[in-house]
Amino acid sequence: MRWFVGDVQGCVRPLERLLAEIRFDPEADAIWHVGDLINRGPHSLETLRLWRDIGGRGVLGNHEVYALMVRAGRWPRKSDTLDALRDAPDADALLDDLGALPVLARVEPCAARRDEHGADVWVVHAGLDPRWTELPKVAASLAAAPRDLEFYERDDVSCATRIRCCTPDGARSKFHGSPADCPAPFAPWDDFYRGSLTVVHGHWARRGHYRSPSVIGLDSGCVYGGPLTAWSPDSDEVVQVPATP
Ligand SMILES: [Mn+2]
Repeated sequence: MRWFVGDVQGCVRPLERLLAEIRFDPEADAIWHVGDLINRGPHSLETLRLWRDIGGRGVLGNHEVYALMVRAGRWPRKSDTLDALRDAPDADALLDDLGALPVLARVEPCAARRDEHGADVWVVHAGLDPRWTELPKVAASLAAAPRDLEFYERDDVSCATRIRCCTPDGARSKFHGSPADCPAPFAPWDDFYRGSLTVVHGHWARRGHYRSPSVIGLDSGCVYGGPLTAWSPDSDEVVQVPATP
């Protein structure tokens, strides 16, 4: 079974409870994070080690980009909770793994379920530029690019990891409040999504978990005290655990 987990942000205890709640089995299940596995929360290092140990996959979030750019000295360090990760003996291996994460990924059903007509889904951290009408081409272009530091500053990478509200021609607003308050002429990016496959994303804590016919948002603000949310496209279950037990 496939599972997608909303923004963990270093909240390893809720993640442990969530894995128990969904009875995650690394042998049979595939698990994807929707980006922002680290930072803001207290346990980024433990979260990354746990994720590695269960064979988790995921997409690049803006907090992963931040960690990579600060490590490289390319961006100034801001207030963060990454001390233990930066000082860890396995920091380079863990951060290199983050740096290799896809930006936009199409996730097929697990092999055992392929004959059960499970549908492919797209996963991206923040969202999609309305001009990206051919997602396979966009994903292929992103996947083929060399992962030098310039990659993480590309406009398409910035969009995929940061977009919330935009115009039909892809101009982005910095607005991060509730989608109903999105200032004109901007609208939530998913208003413009016309694709046939479901898109799973995170990044918008103020929006919380939501779903529309073709888009599902999983950032329910665990690091701010909200629940941690997971969804399986195979069973169509949504599972939430509270930030504190
Ligand atoms: Mn984010």
